[in-house]
Amino acid sequence: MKMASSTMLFSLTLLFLGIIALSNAQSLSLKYYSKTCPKVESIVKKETNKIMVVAPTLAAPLLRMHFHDCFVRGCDGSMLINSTTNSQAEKDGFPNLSLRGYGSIDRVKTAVEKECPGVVSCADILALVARDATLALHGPFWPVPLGRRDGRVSLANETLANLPPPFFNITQLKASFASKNLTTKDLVVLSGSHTIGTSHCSSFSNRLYNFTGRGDSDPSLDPNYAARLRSRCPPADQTTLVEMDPGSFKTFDEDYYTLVAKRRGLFTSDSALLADSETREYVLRQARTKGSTFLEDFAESMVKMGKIGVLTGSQGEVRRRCAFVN
Ligand code: HEM
Ligand SMILES: *[C@@H]1O[C@H](CO)[C@@H](O)[C@H](O)[C@H]1NC(C)=O
Ligand SMILES: *[C@@H]1O[C@H](CO)[C@@H](O)[C@H](O)[C@H]1NC(C)=O
Ligand SMILES: *[C@@H]1O[C@H](CO)[C@@H](O)[C@H](O)[C@H]1NC(C)=O
Ligand SMILES: *[C@@H]1O[C@H](CO)[C@@H](O)[C@H](O)[C@H]1NC(C)=O
Ligand SMILES: *[C@@H]1O[C@H](CO)[C@@H](O)[C@H](O)[C@H]1NC(C)=O
Ligand SMILES: CC(=O)N[C@H]1CO[C@H](CO)[C@@H](O)[C@@H]1O
Repeated sequence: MKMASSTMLFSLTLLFLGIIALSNAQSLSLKYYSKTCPKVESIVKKETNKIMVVAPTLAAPLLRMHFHDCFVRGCDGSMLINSTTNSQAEKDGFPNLSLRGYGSIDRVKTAVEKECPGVVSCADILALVARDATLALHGPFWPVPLGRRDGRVSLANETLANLPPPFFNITQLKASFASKNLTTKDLVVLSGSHTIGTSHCSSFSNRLYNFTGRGDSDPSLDPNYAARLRSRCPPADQTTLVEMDPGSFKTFDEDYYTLVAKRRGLFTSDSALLADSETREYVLRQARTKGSTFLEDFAESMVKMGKIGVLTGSQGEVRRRCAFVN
């Protein structure tokens, strides 16, 4: 009996130590700045809301910026770093096309630095701004665990290899998300961000003109929609912007799935969600008028995305200016 209970105690101790080790490895916390910068969340929210009042179209690129940050070297603020004469940074990698809003991050960072200098990382600020910008468009709230540290490395040539391009098919998309430890469900849920914002014609015009080299358009795109898009996007147009969820591109809602279900998803990657049984089932379920779980699901997947490859503890640094390593 005595043997058995001491073995049990031993196993419990091991289990307990195991849990501590695991939670140390993943040490983001909702209370991370509760002593060092207790007002950080309210400052970020106030500054973000001020920006949203004058420039509501910045919400979409700011949300997208957090995604681009997390998929390249983890959520470490590396996508905010400027290129130098010797090194091309992520910002100047090809997928940055249309990314804007860097000035907003700087503005929020300046307000936070005034209250608690040198304490809050740019990676955390970006994660909070992405959340508050989404909220400003009536999207869901999600808790943002904090304590990310900023990376010191940013390489333009790492963007293409890590960010899925709009022409990816479902197999490639699933592999891209799996490589970041995100599931197929996360893929279909996070693609729902395309309910807001705009896209350059060049991101999808391959689907409109000469898709297979026979002067055709992509058969997975509704032909009427393709015709409408051709009237907006002349061949080789590099500058025109198209709303991704026409009529509702300023509201964060589940309309995206209705579009995709009608074969009106803008990118190959949007249409591809109909080509897999799990993602298809999700799209069709959200596209019904009642019982959408999209907003709750989105909040959950964003928390997961925000933890990809984070630097914690004494790794990296807390950058003073987001565009420059200290
Ligand atoms: C699933 C793979 C994804 C692909 C292939 C993809 C691709 C793209 C492309 C090509 C654009 C348009 C860029 C342009 O031409 O201006 C875009 C816009 C956008 N993406 Fe994605 N994206 C993906 C996932 C995500 C995720 C996970 C998020 C956020 C969590 C996101 C948020 C956005 C937003 C908000 C915009 C609009 C930006 C604006 O209005 O400037 N995307 N995406
Ligand atoms: C850093 O890069 C951004 C955008 O690429 C640019 O607007 C800004 O002027 C740069 N900052 C400095 C100080 O060079
Ligand atoms: C990316 O660029 C860096 C610095 O310019 C270089 O050291 C590295 O080998 C490049 N990586 C790839 C995959 O090309
Ligand atoms: C997706 O693209 C890859 C690479 O081009 C190709 O090997 C694969 O067969 C495609 N899968 C589907 C489902 O189309
Ligand atoms: C994914 O999980 C594996 C195993 O836990 C880990 O080694 C890897 O670093 C994770 N990848 C990312 C991008 O977080
Ligand atoms: C369409 O693609 C085919 C094959 O690549 C090419 O020969 C033809 O010139 C293209 N047509 C147009 C109008 O670009
Ligand atoms: C906004 C921004 O930084 N755009 C840059 C994207 O990358 C290209 C080079 O690929 C630069 O020329 C742009 O200035």
